[in-house]
Amino acid sequence: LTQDDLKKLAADKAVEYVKSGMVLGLGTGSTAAFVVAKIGELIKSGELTNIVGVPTSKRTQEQAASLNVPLSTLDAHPHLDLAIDGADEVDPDLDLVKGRGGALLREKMVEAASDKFVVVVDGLGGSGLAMPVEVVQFCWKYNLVRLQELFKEEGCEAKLRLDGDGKPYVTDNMNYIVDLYFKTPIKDSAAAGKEIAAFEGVVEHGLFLDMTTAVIIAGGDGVSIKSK
Ligand code: DER
Repeated sequence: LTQDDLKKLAADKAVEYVKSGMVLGLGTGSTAAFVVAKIGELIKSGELTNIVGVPTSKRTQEQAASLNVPLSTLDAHPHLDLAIDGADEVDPDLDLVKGRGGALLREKMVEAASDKFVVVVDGLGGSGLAMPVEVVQFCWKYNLVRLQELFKEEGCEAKLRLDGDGKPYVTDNMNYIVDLYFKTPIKDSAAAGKEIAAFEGVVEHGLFLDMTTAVIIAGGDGVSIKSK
């Protein structure tokens, strides 16, 4: 099985949680794209009805719209039944690192507003050695240096994320992303999350703590589900 086959397997399993009438958070990334595709398929065939999707990025919004998935926003639907998304890393407590796809801010807003949050992955990752932080463009270097200093003990190297043309990567919210690379994993994620968030000009970080309902993992020997 290819990586894409595994992602699709996990995505199909996650979509079993979706019931007609639900307000759904639609994640971003290569795995979430399979979830959105499957939901589109089930809406088209009439197996799912009255679905409202709240996309977590412009990319997902475009994909869902192209599949005729009815869309809304957190403004109109501040309470969601279920959100499904991929993750870059999952730890044994089902805490996540997300944001390598660049959509962490909208993902966290939408997924935190959801009763259930199901995560789909094709392996657990879990090195704890990299984490994205979304920062405002204004004096981004000032925050990059502050972040690197904050995690000096972990041997942190902070780098501004660049796009394919070597220009700073700009998020849907017109911010930049600083990727933190650690030599040793962060010891206390909850404390780290609070310290990062307290920096003026930091918009959001990629630690998604205490949010996950279940993780669906597709691997060589099939699909398994972990929940708390
Ligand atoms: O950036 C993100 O938050 C993505 O959801 C990421 O966590 C998973 O992306 P992938 O499905 O392409 O691995």
